Amino acid sequence: MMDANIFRIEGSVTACRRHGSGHINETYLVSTDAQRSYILQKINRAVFRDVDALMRNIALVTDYLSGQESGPPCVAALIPTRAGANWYEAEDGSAWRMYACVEGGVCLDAARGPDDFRQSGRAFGAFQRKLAAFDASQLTETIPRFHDTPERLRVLFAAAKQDALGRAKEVRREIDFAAARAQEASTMVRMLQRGELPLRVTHNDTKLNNVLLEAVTGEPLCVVDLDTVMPGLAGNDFGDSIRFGASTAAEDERDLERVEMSLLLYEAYAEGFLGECGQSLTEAEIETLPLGAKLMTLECGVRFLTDYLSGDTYFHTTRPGQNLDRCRTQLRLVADMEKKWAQMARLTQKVARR
Ligand code: GN1
Ligand code: MG
Repeated sequence: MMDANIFRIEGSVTACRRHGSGHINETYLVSTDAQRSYILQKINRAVFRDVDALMRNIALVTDYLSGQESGPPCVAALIPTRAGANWYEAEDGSAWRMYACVEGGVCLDAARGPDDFRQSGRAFGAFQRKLAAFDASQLTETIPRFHDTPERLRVLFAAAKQDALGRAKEVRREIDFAAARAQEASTMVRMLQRGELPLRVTHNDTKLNNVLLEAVTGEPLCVVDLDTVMPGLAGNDFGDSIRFGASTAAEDERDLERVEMSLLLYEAYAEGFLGECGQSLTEAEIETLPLGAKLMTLECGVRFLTDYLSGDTYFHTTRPGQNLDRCRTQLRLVADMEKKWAQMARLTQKVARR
């Protein structure tokens, strides 16, 4: 473990324990005898190759949002090292950064009901709106082609062909499911290329547990995990939230009978999100929100499956087969969305017209 004192913390460390449920970085909660708490993270350098660029992006966005006075959500303040840098490279080459802990915030892995999810929609909607005038050319693409869904499919097919661990035969059904949707998977990317959808500055990882809600009131407090803030599509930010938060089961649930995309939760999120940024979205963007949900879910399923085929090197796992289970919940959600397609479209329009 690294010494948290490298960073400009108040007091001496009294405790440091693993925190949160992120799949990429290692997160710790640090407490001190000055009654302060901090979030210390070991940045996954296999995923984020250019830590300087990553941290520059985060500092730019954090400064920009902190300079705006127009209400929540906030972003967590970066704590510099005592030498004045915004990250620290330890002797073993690992990369570390620190944030001030946002007091009174709760981080949920599942919504307790539609209200929580509506509030998270407000948080990401406001985040989107507040960044509307931010100059995207300042940002480095931390992970190129991050939400290029057809490219993610090509990578899956290549991994299946290579079949490094001999797992492809177990997952023919899943690969066929994805392949059957290859055409549709490129819809949003093609619309962007044709200029039918605008490129915006988006969060790109809008899971429910990447927002903090005020513990007592449930109001949106803070948007976290700015690692993938990059130019992107509003529909993908909307969609990634639905993928994770509108599911009736955990992302790695093994009993697929429990996995559904809840229309009640979908509507609640749409209300929160569009209530904040609906006015600034184009007709075409609003129309593609259900598709964003479907394609982000398909893409994530494809990414989990690719990782399963390649030996579970990208997403952190705590048990064998977890990435395959995660893939299966995502594909199950896609199939459920297909059944509920007309209703998703209708609800989106209904909420947008309010
Ligand atoms: C990862 O870091 P975390 O757990 O918030 C991943 C997202 C996936 C998500 C799936 C940088 O998010 O893209 O949608 O897992 N982040 C990165 O739960 O790949
Ligand atoms: Mg996260």
